[in-house]
Amino acid sequence: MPLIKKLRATFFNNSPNKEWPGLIEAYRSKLPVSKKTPIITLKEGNTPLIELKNISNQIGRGVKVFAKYDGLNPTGSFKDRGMTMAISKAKEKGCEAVICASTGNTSAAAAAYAKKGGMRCFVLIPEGYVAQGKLAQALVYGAEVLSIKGNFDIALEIVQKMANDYPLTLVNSVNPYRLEGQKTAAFEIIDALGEAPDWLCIPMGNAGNITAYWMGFKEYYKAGISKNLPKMMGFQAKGSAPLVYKKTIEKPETIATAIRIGNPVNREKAIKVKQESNGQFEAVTDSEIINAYQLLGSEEGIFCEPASAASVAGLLKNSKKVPENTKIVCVLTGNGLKDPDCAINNHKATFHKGLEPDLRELTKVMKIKQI
Ligand code: AN7
Repeated sequence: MPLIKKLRATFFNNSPNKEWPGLIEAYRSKLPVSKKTPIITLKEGNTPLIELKNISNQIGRGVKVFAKYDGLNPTGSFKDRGMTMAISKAKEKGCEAVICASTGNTSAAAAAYAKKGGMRCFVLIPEGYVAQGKLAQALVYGAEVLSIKGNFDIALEIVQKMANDYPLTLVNSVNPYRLEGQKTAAFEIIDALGEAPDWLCIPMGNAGNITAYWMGFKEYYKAGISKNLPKMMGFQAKGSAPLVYKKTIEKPETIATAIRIGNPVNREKAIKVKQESNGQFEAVTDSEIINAYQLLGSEEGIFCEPASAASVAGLLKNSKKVPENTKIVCVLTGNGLKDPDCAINNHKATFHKGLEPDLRELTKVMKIKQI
């Protein structure tokens, strides 16, 4: 090989800029796709695993905490992982329209992928309970938005019936391809750490994601790629915790609107995950969620949405129970930019308003002395 070609090949292989092909291409052999499947991708996946050094130090005893920051996916949440699969498979079978119920993130992801694939996308959302950024996304991506006077659980019941009787493909997490796509996050964690973590802390709504992660961890374990399996620690908001209290919640409430779900469709699967992994389900209060949300922002430089912070809130609640020298991954499922109202209404930062544009006035407020 001529030198220049050799150099270029070496550079390319080592280059951090070598393009990521999207998760279906990256994990093709482990996903139910064939040569005939049209791959509809926005290059989702390959999200960073970031060590949370300040939170690790706070817990101490050699515990290392990492965040799987899935809010850095193309539409800002983990839903893109499942949606690239669900929409590619829908396209393969010739589907022309998809539908979902959503607390916001599913609708954003469904809209982006469905429209890219040339399909109509209907979304049913609970009026008044979808964060601004998510609604903005669904509208801009071109979904047909149906806002109902009812909560997510009612919306999901309706879309399940519609998908039975109309030419619509349901892309909520009852669609098995969603979980197949989402399991790749577990692969990525093992690819990065070289092993599975000791604990996986994750927020739960419909409990699709915890089910998908467990599928991924088990698959790598069975293939001998990892030698251990994590304890699956699922967290719900106290006012919306059907899996913790083992009953349907008729009127779920929480500041974390993404997980304001009272009747999770993946209930049975989640219970199995807990049993198989020797895991735990627990509730965290809204104030514990906001605490973790602010801590992640102000000490770790990570802006996630409130539902995502439930994973860290849950870990902090259990920090004394964490065994020494363990590795823990907290899944940060969505980007903080999706819910600016929550950020503005709950920050603890210094924010002086209405100041005169005067250097002396400003430095006085800043309480900083001239050198
Ligand atoms: C940021 O978008 O259900 O336990 O309709 O948006 O798999 O349901 C969102 C769920 C966690 C819970 N974190 O995941 C929807 C929706 C964020 C979320 C969850 C959601 P699952």
